[in-house]
Amino acid sequence: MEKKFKRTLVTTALPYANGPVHIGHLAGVYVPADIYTRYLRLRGEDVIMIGGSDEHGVPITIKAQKEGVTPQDIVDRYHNIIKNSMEGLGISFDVYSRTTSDMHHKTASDFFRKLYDKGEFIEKTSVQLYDEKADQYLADRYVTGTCPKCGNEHAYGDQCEACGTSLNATDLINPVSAITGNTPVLKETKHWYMPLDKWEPKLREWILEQHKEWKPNVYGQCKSWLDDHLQPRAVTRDLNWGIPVPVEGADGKVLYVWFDAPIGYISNTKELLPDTWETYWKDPETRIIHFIGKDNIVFHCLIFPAMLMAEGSYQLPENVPANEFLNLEGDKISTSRNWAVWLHEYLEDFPGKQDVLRYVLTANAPESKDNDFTWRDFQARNNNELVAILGNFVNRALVLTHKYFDGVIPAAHELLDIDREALAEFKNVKETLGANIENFKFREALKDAMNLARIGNKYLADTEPWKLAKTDMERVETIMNIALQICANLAIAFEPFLPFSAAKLRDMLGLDTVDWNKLGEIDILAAGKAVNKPELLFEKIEDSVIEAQMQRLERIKQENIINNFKPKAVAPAVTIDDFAKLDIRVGTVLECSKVKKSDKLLEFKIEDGMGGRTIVSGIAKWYQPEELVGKQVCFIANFPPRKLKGVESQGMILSAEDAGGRLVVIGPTGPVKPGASVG
Ligand code: B3M
Ligand code: ZN
Repeated sequence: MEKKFKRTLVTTALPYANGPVHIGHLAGVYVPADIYTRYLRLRGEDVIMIGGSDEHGVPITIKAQKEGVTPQDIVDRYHNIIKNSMEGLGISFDVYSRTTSDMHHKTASDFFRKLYDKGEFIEKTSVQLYDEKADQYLADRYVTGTCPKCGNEHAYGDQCEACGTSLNATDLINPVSAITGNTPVLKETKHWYMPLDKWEPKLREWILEQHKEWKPNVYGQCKSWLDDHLQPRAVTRDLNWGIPVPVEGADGKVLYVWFDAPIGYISNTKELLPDTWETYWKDPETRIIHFIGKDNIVFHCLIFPAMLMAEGSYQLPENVPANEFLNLEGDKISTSRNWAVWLHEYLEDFPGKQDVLRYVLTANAPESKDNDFTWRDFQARNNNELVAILGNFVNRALVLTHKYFDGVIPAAHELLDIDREALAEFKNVKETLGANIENFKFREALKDAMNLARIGNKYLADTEPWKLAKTDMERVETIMNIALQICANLAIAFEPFLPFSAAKLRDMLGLDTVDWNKLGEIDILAAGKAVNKPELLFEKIEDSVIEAQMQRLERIKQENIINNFKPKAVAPAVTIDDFAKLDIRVGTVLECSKVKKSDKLLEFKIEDGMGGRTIVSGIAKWYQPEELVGKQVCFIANFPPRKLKGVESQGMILSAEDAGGRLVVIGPTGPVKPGASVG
């Protein structure tokens, strides 16, 4: 960090209150922001962390409409779930508020009005998509259609999630209303626009020249936007949920959610610090850092800064360390498809294991590319790293201290080379770990912390105090003093990452507080003081626990397949004569068994009223053989016989193909004589 700052303002993307928070949000935004903030606090710096729910916007009104409740009901429900679960994970917001608050409505409204009065907006009448049946303009997510850039058929009116292009609803090919499914018409409406083109040269200079140090993914996205040139962008919408446009003649119009949401950072700072909030936003000695996900880059790096420039009295962010996406078991996380690990459910399923999730999400953070969360990796990192390395070292150090010294910290005597070598290995940890956090390299920083525990384990394994205890107690005193000092180092180093375990560890070591400046030192614990009884920091996670989570995901996958079933297109026309060529009959299943050496085929003996026949059918995955005995089925009687796995099949049993390829055998709805014709 070259520039010296007096204070830091950390903001975290405001999650939409249309669903709970999941691991993707956590890994992308809240866990890294919390590590960063806790680190600065530990260093004694002046830092505040701002959060809150984003309660406006179309995703919320759509959800309300679907459930037949009001948007306010939706945001009340999810705001509380989000707020409580984040608190449960130890995300240490100084304030977590919401954009439906009076403070925010006033702040955002005043901000708009100031820009309006300064003449910073363009007023434009344009044609917008309008759903005549719903009597409503279709902004943003109210319309879906084909992306003009990549051809994705499920693009939204504001953005294509497949290629990341930001869109206007009128750009979509074959637009469809999300409310009624109708094809919308074009209708005139007036809106206010931010002339982003006017700010382009300033944004260009500010980012491309002055912030070359930004993460490559962020810098690259900004550059590509700027190189494509910025267009004026509407900052109002025809919608009845949001902050009314504070201008005469704007009835039925509200501020665009992406206009008001970032102002939420300001409103929430005001709520936290009614008297001093301005220092955090307007003093050049404040460092403003926005933690966000990659889909929010354009709003935080271009649009919001343009708004701030237009307003004139605010500081621009110093950095915007956006993360890429976290996938779940190889698939994109999706709130609407319920493909997620929800934080509030995790906290219920894994009580006391907040730090395990924090650890895994940091170790796997999608810092420079998309990454995958798997339950097997979660288990492995817990069992092989947290339990086997960190927990194990701390436990050994404390158990041995109790065993040899009744829990009293022994004094160190003369150091040997082996001690000095171990100490030299972590002498620089404060600088390395600190620099990694300051450069938003949280995965590396976590490795630095974990490395301390590895050094500790190796030190005990190399010095073998349990052997020396018989012969050289003075040496054991030195070794255990050093081991305990490493434990104290761990309590400091892990505080930003694993605050619950760091607190437990401090407690065990009898430390009330820790001081970042002591990291790397070996005089943190005073000899002669007592440590407390060791408690396990982490426990092994069994296979059964992980399998239960994987089964849950498997169930969701099946549900999604069923919910997303779409009938195939109808085949080309046939004549009645074509159909008459097929001889379809009803038969009764007399026997049914599995065909040897095949897991697909069942062999049927059918009473067909004509002397009986054998039919082989590929439905073994969907039926137990005995299930179909006695049932009547339809079959094609005039297929030439053919051999399947050595059995001659004389026809074909008809089945319907359900979602996901499941086959269900077709038969008459009431009993009929075997051999009856179907037509
Ligand atoms: N609510 C979008 C999102 O959750 C949006 C962020 C607002 S930050 C000011 O991805
Ligand atoms: Zn696209």
